[in-house]
Amino acid sequence: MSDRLLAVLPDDLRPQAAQRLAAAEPVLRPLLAGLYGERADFDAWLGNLMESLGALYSARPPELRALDAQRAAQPEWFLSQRMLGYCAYVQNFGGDLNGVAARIPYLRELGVSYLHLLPFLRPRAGENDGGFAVSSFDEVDPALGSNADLDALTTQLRAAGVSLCSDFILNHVADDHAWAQAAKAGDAEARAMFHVFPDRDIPDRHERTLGQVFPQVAPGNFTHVEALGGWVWTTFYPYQWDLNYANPAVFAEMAAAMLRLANRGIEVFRLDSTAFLWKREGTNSMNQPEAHQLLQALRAIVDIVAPGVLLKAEAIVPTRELPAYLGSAQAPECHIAYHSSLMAAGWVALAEQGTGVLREVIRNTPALPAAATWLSYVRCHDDIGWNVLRAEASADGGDSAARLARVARFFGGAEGSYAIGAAFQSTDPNAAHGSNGMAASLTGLQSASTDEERALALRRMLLLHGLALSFGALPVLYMGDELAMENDYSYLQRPQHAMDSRWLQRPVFDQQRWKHRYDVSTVPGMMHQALARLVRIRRRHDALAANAPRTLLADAPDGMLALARGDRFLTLMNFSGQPQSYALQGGWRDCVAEQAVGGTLVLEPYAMYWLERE
Ligand code: OTU
Repeated sequence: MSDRLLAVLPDDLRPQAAQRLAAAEPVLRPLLAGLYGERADFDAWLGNLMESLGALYSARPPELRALDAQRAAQPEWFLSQRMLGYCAYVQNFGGDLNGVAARIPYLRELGVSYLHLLPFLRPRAGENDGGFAVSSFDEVDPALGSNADLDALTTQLRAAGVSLCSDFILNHVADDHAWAQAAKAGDAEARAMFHVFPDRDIPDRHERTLGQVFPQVAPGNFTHVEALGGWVWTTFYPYQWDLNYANPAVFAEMAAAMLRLANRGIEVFRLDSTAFLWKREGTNSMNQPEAHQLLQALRAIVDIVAPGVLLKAEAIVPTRELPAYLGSAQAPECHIAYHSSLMAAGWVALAEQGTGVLREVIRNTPALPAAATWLSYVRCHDDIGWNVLRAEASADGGDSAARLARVARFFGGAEGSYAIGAAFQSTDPNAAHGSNGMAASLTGLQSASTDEERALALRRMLLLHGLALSFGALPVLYMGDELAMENDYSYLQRPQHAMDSRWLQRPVFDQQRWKHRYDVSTVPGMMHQALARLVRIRRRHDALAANAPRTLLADAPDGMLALARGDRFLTLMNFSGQPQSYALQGGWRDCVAEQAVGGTLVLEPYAMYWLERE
């Protein structure tokens, strides 16, 4: 099968391609045979796939091939403590792609080396889930720029040492994508790209064991479409049609679409909703073995055609299901995976003023294969999903649902809470689904009316960011958090967004706050400067690299988290509103205050220390 790939390459690329094929083909072929080998036309299909990969290989621009070579020589490049991510919506951060390019100096000043721009490809007309309903993978959203603008942006970012990460929404397409249009017009091949059922029989059987992502605004997992004369699988909104990966044509088309984007200079793909790629009756159709085989096959393809590219799994699933998305040494899968349990557990620790759940998550976080890491974060464009913590929240023998519901109520602004947020998609006011809100609002900055309250809220903001920065992961900041931006209520005035409170955390970049970023007499200035300082300190300590060892120290009181990184670096974090003490062994240096410390250290409410051994 490799012949078909090599045949379409120019002579000078063949030896390198043959080498990569020798490494990846023994992995790729059995994976694809396992998924599609039963089909009579499997060999012919595989040959065509290889030929299409060959064409994409030939089309890869020389500067990106150079990047591939550089990264192949240094496969752990993204594990460095000098890596820092930033995530933003194009329209909110820069207006359009050119506006984002204009903000590159700001990103560099902050130490950002990785920029995740939320969906910027042509979305569905009308409501489109913030761009997560894509109608063309080959066109930039005209409201945000042109394909030429994207090419210019990737070139500028690369020159500045910033890798561009793009969403690759591979679980579904919009109901006005060409395949969906053709299916509606009666094209049988296009219809086979989706899961379509003539009646409710099979959908009802699946529904018995399926969960619901948006139970309030998009209940159920199937949508009736008149033009299809039946029901189509729609895990998310009714206009997001799940692709049928049991059909090899879907896999081949999507792999090619991803590589075409890679050839435009996108260096990292955030593989959206990876948990849902394969359906199986009698299960919740999440995390199925075939979903992992599909991802491993995509990885093998990337390793052949564009080995400088990274794959990032977005799978919002319980902690025990997460490591599989990074694969193993024998079968690598994604390079990076969101650690949503760690993120959510940091928030639980604040709400409970105790680190029980957080410690349990850390204990459940295994060591990873080489050249793979977690993505750590405080907030993102989605809700904080509490259900991923079910196991950890009942590790003490208690009722996890009640416990997480209490946390959700806390961030919804229950009596006595400093948080101002909103519960997301809960059909039952006593259950926990998710919580929305900007970090500053959830940590108490929005409700603070005194300097003291503001100082405590800022400490909470820094505490959660300190955890993300020191855990041993690729940390990604969420646009606006570095300036302590608060909830944005304008979505309530937009009918197409009003029912989805995730828009609370999708504000437009605040130019005024940005202007004050150096002024430590202002809240944005205090946040920005304190965060920038942590980022600078982190860069100096290779003990904070993603793959440097991490040990959870058991001798800290429950209100605190003590994490050793190697034997020379220690982070102490007080998640409670009470002072906590911790007895240090030996002499340490406080990296933030730049002074020696030793003996018993008292941590003020929500205080954090980053210590290096003297
Ligand atoms: C992803 O998220 C995206 O991040 C969301 O913004 C999209 O709406 C969604 O996919 C559809 O494209 O389950 O594992 O609970 O965490 O929707 C993926 C809300 C997901 C998100 C959930 C989600």
